[in-house]
Amino acid sequence: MSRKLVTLDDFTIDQTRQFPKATGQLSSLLRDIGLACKIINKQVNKAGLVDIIGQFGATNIQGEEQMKLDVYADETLINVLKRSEDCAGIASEENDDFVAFDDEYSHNSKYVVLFDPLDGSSNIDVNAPIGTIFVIYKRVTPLGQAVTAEDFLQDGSKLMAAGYVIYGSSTMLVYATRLGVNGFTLEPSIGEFCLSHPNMQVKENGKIYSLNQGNTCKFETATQQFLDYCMEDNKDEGRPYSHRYIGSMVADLHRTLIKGGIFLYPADKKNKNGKLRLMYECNPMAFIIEAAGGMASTGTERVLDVNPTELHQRVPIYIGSKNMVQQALSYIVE
Ligand code: AHM
Ligand code: MG
Repeated sequence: MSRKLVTLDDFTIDQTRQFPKATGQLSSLLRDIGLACKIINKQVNKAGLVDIIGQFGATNIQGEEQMKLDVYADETLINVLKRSEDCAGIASEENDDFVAFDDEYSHNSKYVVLFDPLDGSSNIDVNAPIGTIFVIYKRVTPLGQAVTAEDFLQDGSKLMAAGYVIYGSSTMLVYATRLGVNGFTLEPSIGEFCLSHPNMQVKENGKIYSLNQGNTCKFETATQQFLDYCMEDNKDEGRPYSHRYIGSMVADLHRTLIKGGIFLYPADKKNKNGKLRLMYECNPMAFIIEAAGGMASTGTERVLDVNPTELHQRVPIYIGSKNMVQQALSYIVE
């Protein structure tokens, strides 16, 4: 029996129809982000050809400097969003400061987008999955002027929508709003993201823990105790758990979303705020996992409640299946 294909556009139009006052601007912004990611995907797919066409970031046979893949992804998103009717400005891991689009049209756009254009880019060399992470906020400054830092430095709890695209064995866009989380797989022959994983839910219990275990000697006692718990031989409680770590947040969290488990990048003795960035790595992932029924904490508070002070600030993160996150937090003594 054949099933009707539901494209990302069909899906967001249906969602918009549920809200008579909705203007459709969020859907159209999502379409623009999807388009940018399809362009990035084409380039990511060619990464395996570097021996033939030359290294990204190196000089090619014609003597032209080739753009690095993460810079290419950043520029692609900026160029597409600049032309979008609905985006007033962006902030990205690749740029020190936010970019306010300075034209009359953008001054009247309602949304700002923050993104990590190509997360886990050190995985490109080994052909492991990488991803684009994005988050959308409604601006707080009045329409009719350029956006300011205030529009970007909003708590995660205020965000409208978030998602990621994973460039893996297939390319998938996972998109979350307060209505839930849905996954769309890119159908290359028609160039459309099609609904493949409706209403994604993260399991309450998991059997997989995911962190850079090589850092164990640097971890605080609480993390070491949680690790001992995960590795303990306790058949009755289903332990030891399996350890999986790709070192690409999008890939590790995509697995967590589908199979359950916990992903953590905790503080360590040297890095009190961990490694990962609040605004375009932790907040979007926390929103997605919470919308799917999971949990995300910095160890001391809900990730989405952190009051941001800087665009590139880092926070420790414990994220995934509720019961596993709670177990990890139980070792932290305030
Ligand atoms: P990046 O933004 O420089 O790519 O770094 C972020 C990545 C995440 O995808 C991943 O979870 C983490 O760094 C891995 O770090 P480590 O190599 O320290 O385990
Ligand atoms: Mg990153």
